[in-house]
Amino acid sequence: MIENYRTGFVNNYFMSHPKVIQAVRIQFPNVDSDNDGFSDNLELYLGTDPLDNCPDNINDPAWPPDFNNNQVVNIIDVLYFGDKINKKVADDPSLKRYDFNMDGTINIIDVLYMGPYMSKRCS
Ligand SMILES: [Ca+2]
Ligand SMILES: [Ca+2]
Ligand SMILES: [Ca+2]
Ligand SMILES: [Ca+2]
Repeated sequence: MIENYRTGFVNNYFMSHPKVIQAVRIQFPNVDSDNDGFSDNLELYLGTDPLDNCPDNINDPAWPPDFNNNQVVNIIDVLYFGDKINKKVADDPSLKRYDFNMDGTINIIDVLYMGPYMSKRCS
């Protein structure tokens, strides 16, 4: 009984504490909680939901390569890079969303991250 209580306490309270989640992320930078192919760390940087692998609607950024949140990655999403190439996150923080390699600049390297997901659909 006490054991159950303690386990529940640890799981529900302790593990849900933002500071603990942050510590776990720093400890395990490559953990991908929602299995969408992008680590929690990277999703926090991009601004997508690290605990959701697929957008529920067009206003729910959850899957990094799906920029228009329509649950499919295709040329339409790649076109989002069009006017952002060679721009810097330092000049416009909203560009973080496109900086897959987290180097502060949007360029072809970031576009290449889209490759494995082209024509893929999430659910
Ligand atoms: Ca993820
Ligand atoms: Ca996600
Ligand atoms: Ca899309
Ligand atoms: Ca980049």
